[in-house]
Amino acid sequence: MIGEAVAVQVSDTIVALSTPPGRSGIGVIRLSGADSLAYARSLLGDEQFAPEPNRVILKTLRDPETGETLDRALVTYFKAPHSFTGEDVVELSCHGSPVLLLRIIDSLLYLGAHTADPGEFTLRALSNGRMNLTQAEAIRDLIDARTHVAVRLAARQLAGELSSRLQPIKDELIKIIVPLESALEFVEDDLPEVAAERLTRRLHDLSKRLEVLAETFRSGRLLKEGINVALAGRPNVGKSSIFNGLLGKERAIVTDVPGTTRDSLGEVINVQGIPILLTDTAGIRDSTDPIEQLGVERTRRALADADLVVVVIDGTQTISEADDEIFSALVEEDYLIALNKSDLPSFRQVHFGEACKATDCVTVSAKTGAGLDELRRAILHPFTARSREDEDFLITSARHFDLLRRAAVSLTSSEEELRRKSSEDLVLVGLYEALRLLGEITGETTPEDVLSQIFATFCIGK
Ligand SMILES: Nc1nc2c(ncn2[C@@H]2O[C@H](COP(=O)(O)OP(=O)(O)O)[C@@H](O)[C@H]2O)c(=O)[nH]1
Ligand SMILES: [Mg+2]
Repeated sequence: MIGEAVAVQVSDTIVALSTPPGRSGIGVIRLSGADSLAYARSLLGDEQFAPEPNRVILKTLRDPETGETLDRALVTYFKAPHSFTGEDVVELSCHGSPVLLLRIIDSLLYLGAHTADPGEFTLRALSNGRMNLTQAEAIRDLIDARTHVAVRLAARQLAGELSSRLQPIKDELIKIIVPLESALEFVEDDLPEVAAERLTRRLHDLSKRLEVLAETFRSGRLLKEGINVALAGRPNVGKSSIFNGLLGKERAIVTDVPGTTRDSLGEVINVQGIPILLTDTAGIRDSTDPIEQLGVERTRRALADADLVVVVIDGTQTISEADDEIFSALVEEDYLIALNKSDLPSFRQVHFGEACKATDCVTVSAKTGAGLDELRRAILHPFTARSREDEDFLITSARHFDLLRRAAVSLTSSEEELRRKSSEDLVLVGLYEALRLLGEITGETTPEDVLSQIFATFCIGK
């Protein structure tokens, strides 16, 4: 039970502004706790106030000390346990004046309410079993989402998708643990050979499933936060022209003088709702000019930081040693090739040598714009392709990624113990550890201090 694991003291009634501070049409103040309705009554100056739950009522709010009218507001009462937090909740939709809203909150504090900590409403929802931890985190991620993709992923997690994907794995683990435990209890002989082999395979499968899920984090993180893409290549191949073409404006200076771009330039473009930080670089070449040398140094750094590099090659020239040098500088990176200047008569499809480990090659003309759409798609492809392996569901949290991977490692260690024909209790260690780690994702076994760290990243009023 989630409610048992999260032992939080929830006796007091909390209050917070749930809309952003600042002037607005409406400002919503939220109360949660056993005294919510009592405080609302005092604020309305109406001790008989007995609203029907989930109904909006227009009421006059008054200063509980002086009786002075504060505002006309819409009051909604949500009766425990049928509320967001699982406690009695009252929401006051007031006029959105920051001064007025503060005054109303002050009145509620005067009546005895406490200021809510960041995420405290959601924490209460969690401790009352209204949602699990991944759903609570999804609410935070939804509010913080900066891209359409991030919104979509958070919505799926909020709907319980991650926990429902983990549940069958946990069930399967328990199915493995139970017979092992009873084998221990009855001090039988060792597991029969066939049974042991079958168990090993099941553990192997489970650990693979966890790894596959964990691996989606690579794409999930990037799609949620954006992708760093750097343009690289020899001078004059058309990096700055492609940069401008992708951007749709003349941002970088383009000339036929090699070494024109001396510094790295960054701009964000949006491709299918995903922000891509595109960096135009100075290109890599030996130079004695100190300014150009600095630029080359920055290029190297931009390339190291990139999630993906687009190597621009001039399709009217033969592949030179300088191109091969660029390929060898990129052994650690993922890169694709943009074969540029397809509009020129001397353009040819180039054959790349051994040094080239590009994942894709797109023919473009920065001059005419041909192939730029295909280049945009090719840039996204490595990140979206991976996500399709698991029907688009992606892990977007480093915490989940870490726990999934550790659970997979624990299962692998149990698998090894089985292979070594160790005793059941040694095999069980890894299984219990995996179960605990998976429970930490959804909140059943999450330590208190980890919980407070998670909720510290929430906004106030949520
Ligand atoms: N015909 C043609 N010329 C291009 C193309 N892309 C770039 N250029 C020209 O190549 C030269 C170098 O371009 P630039 O973008 O500054 O290259 P960078 O040094 O790699 O940044 C300029 O004269 C551009 O006009 C293209 O697709 N077709
Ligand atoms: Mg340039």
